[in-house]
Amino acid sequence: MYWNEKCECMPREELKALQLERLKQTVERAFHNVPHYRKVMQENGLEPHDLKSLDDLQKFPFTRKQDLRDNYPYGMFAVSLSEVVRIHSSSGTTGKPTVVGYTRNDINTWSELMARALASAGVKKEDVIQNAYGYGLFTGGLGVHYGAERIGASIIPISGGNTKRQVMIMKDYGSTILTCTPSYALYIAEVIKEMGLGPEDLQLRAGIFGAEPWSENMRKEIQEKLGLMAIDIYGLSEIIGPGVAVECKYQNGLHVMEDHFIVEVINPDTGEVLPPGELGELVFTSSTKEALPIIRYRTGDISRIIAEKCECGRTSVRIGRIEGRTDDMIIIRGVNVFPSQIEHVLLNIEEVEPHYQLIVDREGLLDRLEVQVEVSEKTAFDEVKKLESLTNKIRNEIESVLGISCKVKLVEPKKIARSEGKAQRVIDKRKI
Ligand code: DLL
Repeated sequence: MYWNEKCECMPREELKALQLERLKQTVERAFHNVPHYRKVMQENGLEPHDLKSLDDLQKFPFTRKQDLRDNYPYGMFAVSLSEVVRIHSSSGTTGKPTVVGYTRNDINTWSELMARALASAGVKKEDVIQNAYGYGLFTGGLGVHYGAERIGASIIPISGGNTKRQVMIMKDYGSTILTCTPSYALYIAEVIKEMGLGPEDLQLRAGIFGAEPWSENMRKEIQEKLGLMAIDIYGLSEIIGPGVAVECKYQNGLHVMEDHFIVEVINPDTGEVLPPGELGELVFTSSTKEALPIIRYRTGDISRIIAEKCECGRTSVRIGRIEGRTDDMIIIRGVNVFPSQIEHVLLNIEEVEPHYQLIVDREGLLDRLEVQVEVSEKTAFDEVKKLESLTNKIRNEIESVLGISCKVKLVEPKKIARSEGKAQRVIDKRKI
């Protein structure tokens, strides 16, 4: 189901012309209003008029998360704060979070794209949407919210958590659509069962799930357990939030909202642009954003472009399911965690060595993080009470930094494998 047939099914030639026209404006705006962009363009001998074709975009330097951090909080904004009507921020990362801003027009664009995304999953005015994405600085909650209001569906802004109440509301209010992370959807399904209920007691029809990696197997499980069609949605705060790309009912790749974002796939080691079909790092450029124009943003997400036409009639390219990340960020229960954050905590604790490993697993339906760390030689390994209080201390500090629970296991000195090259800090045993 289309929300905006004209845009979603635009002939490709027309779409490319629109992309170029919009991209030129974005590059102009970035050059004149954002010192960082002016500097990096000049360093590369570029001026806005050097962009004459869409291919010329490849001459422009990449933007990285670090650039946003270096310009924390508002240095990458292309408008003054008086024009910004909303601020969001990325979830836990190393150092400072990245801050993103929206003008009134940006919110309007985002609402429109989210309306398209929801409609692509079959959402109509008559639907009751249970929005269990977190509301707050995270873009999931409010992104879905505005899209739902644009469509005119009834939205329940329940946010995440309190799962029994979620289920009661789902049943009593007759929710037809569920929006949350795929792992939370599975957890909700488990609670539904524990409460002696099943999909037949509910009216769920579709779910729009994203914000973390998941697999075809996980989709099957969610669909069976909740009795709905599970649609994958992709996005990231730096680009706009959810609604950068979304699946249609054919569930075979995510349509990129190409009239607002230009997608490239690059070799993460060389930066070379790869042809459709090849696996590499996704890079996005915004073409309409006002507050935070973003040029060639390296997402760290691994996927490929699918250029073949989709049966649904939309003319945009699709991207395949996200297959992993180039950096060491791990997503645990929807929270972005970098090993270096944990390292930072450990390095401040005297009784342990900076030799550690993170074991991520999925017990039942929940992600579990275990931090294994070596105690130093002078810490007596046989004093149970001491070790217990040390374990608690480390756990509390890590939990307060990450905002998620974890298990800490102290191990004897020299127990953790030393590496000769890159250390393998993370062992991800999740089979998703
Ligand atoms: O997760 C935006 C979002 C909210 C997307 C709700 C979908 C639904 P961030 O917190 O900035 O934004 O995290 C962005 O999450 O670079 C990916 O690594 C990962 N991610 C997002 N969607 C998917 C997906 C939101 N469908 C980071 N599949 C991205 C796999 C995803 N990973």
